[in-house]
Amino acid sequence: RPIGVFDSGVGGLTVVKQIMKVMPHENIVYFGDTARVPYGTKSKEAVTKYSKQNVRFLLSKEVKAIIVACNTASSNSLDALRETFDVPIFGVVVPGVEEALRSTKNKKIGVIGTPGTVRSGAYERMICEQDSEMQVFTKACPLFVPLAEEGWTDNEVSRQAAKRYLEELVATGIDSLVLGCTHYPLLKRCIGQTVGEAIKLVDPAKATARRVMAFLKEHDLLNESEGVGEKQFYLSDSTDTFRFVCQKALKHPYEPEIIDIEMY
Ligand code: DGN
Repeated sequence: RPIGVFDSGVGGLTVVKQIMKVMPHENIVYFGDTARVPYGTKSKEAVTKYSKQNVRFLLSKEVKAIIVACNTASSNSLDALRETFDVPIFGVVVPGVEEALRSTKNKKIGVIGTPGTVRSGAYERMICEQDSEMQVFTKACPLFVPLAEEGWTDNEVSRQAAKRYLEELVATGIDSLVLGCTHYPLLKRCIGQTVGEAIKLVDPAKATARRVMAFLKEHDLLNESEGVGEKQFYLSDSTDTFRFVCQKALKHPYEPEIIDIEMY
C-alpha cells in the first residue's frame, strides 16, 4: 500500500523528494490542493475542513499512512485529523522542532512560515516544551509562497523580499532558522545567502521522512523490495506550477491528474 502525502499546493513536493531519498521503494500518492491554495492566509476552521477532505481522498487510494506535508495544516489541524481518522498521520512540525533543537548551540531559534503557521504558535510552544531556556523568534513570510510558485526562487525580487523579511530575525542573534513552510526549501539558496553562513537552515522534511521510515519499519510496513516505487500525483486544479516545481524538486516530469476534491 502507498504512503499518502498532501499539501495546499506544490510545496509538499519538497517533502516527497526527501521521502524518495530515504525510502526509494515506497509507492506514493500525492495530493496538492491547487484549487484552494494558499492555506497560509486562511482560518484554522477552513484549513481543517480542507485537510479532512484531503485525507478522505487519500484514504480512497488505500494509503497505509499519511504525511501532512504542509506546516499550516500540521500546526492548525493535525489534532483534529488524528481524532477523526483511524490511520497513522504525521505532520512536519514535530520533526522540524526536533531538528531545530539538535541544530542550535546558543538556544536562539528562528522560525519562518505562513501567517497561519506563525499565528498557531505551534513551533514556539513545542520548542519551549522541550527546553524552557530556548528563545524562539518567528516571522511570517507570505510572499515566499507565490515567489516559489512563480519560479522566482533566486532573483532580485526574491532577494529583496528575503532581505526585508529576514533582517530583523538575523539581528536577534539566532544560530538556526527553521524553514517552517514546505515551499521555502525551494528558496533555500536565496534565504541562505540573505542570512549568511553562520545561521544554519533547518528543513523539517528530512527529519519527517526519517520519522515515517522508523514508524513503518517498526510496524513491518516498510516496502523494502527492489525497484523504484510507483508515484501518483493528483491536484484539485491547474497544473502549470506543478509541472515546473515537480521538475525542479523531483527532476522528473510526473503527469498529474485533476480530481474534484469537493466530492470527498
Ligand atoms: N506549503 C504550505 C506550508 O507548509 O505551510 C503553505 C503554502 C500556503 O498555503 N501558503
